Amino acid sequence: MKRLFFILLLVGACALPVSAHVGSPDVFLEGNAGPYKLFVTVRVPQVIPGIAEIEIRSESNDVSRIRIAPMQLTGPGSQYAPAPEAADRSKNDPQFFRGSLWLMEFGSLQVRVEAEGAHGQGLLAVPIPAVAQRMLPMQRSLGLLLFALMLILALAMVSIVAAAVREGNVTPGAPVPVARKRRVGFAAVTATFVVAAVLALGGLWWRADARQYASHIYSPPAIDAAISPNGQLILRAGPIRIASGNPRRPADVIDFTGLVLDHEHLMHLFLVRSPGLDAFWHLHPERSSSGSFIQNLPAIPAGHYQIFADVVLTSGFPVTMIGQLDLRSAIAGKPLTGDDSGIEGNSIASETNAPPEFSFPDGSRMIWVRDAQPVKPLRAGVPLILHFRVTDPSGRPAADLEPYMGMPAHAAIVRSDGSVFAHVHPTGSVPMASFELAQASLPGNSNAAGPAPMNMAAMNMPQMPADKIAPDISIPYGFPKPGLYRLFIQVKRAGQIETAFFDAAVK
Ligand SMILES: [Cu+2]
Repeated sequence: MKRLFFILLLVGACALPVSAHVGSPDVFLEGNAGPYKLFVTVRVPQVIPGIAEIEIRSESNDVSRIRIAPMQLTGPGSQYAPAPEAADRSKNDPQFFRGSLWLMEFGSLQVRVEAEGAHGQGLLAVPIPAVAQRMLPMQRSLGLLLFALMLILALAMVSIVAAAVREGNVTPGAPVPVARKRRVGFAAVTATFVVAAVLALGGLWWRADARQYASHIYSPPAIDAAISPNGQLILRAGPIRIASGNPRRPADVIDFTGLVLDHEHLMHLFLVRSPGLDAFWHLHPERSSSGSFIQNLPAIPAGHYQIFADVVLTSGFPVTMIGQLDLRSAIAGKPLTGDDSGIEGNSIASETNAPPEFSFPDGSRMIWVRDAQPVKPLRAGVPLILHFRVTDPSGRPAADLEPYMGMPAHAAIVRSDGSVFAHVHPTGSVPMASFELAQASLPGNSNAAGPAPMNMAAMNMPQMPADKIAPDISIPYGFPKPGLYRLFIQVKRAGQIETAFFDAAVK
């Protein structure tokens, strides 16, 4: 009976983890495992405990073996790797590997990728935020089957007790004494009560566990926005609840004090006017002594804005908070400073026959390069690399790109209804702060507290900022569901931040 309940519990307590972006749970990362450049996609599991599907494409054909292991991103659990499992190499495509891993716990995890090949061995750590997003209902057929099994077991238990009392110490072959019949009836009734009580207790246990699991379900935390009389944006958030490493422990509660710098800022704030997605701002509020975040607003037109606020917790867990801002009138604002940037443009197109080209005011352009000709439609759920090229006004590759907050480019990908928001980079969907923490946990790298030095080799990037940035930008991503998306791509050129945008219909 206990085992039955355990099975019932496992089935009932299923949940769906989600990553820190909004509505875009899969993890995409392009990075170097030693000498090998890998494109890693992690499809987070449907359940926790559950199976993560991992797809790895090696850029070169000299990788002979890939092994993968799940572990914690930070803390003692990040130091003791479990025995890794081999990823299967595709027979048709020797550069493609696929594997699966059990994720047994919530929280800030990593998938450690170990590549072996002609140039020795290399390691890459891929951060995975594992949280429950919802509970899956039990399938009706499974519920009926389990109920029938429960009935059979319950009846069997009663009949075993009755049989034991009736025939327990009767000599084989001899008839059952008539006087026992009453005792048999009594025993059967008692056994029925005991079995019913066990079932009732099991039901209580079941519901208590379901409630506890429900308390771990993660949805993007809300952030409150208000405009102060002097035109500043004030952002406040309640504590952020993140399920802890062990599903049976209470959730961790984190406030704005437990954050780490990501791209030199504690918060990356995105304001996107909806429904047209026709005004976009990428700002960096400062944390005030009162625990809120404050931002001087630039000149912003009136309208309804969706707020997406990215922060990274000290565990390396990335969080996107969501909120709304209604501006009844335009804000005169202050000129943009520092890394703040934005753009106003036309509304997102309902038909995307727009040319994959964006013209900047000086005549230079950003081109979305689609490899296949004719261009293949974009499909949901397919990992891809988005390529963009920046040209100068004469059409030549631009030579004036600089790192923008340590990156060749920053991209915000927004679905037309705001249900998907992803802040991605040429390294993928993982925030740089989480990525650095993950690489610092690798053997041989320092895992001292505090931000790790940027591992440019693992980031698959030339040394920055001394070097110029190549005008060809590639960003790994996979659209999570069909729909209309706007891609805001930001680069820095000769000290100036430029924002281009492209619309994409995803099938
Ligand atoms: Cu960014």
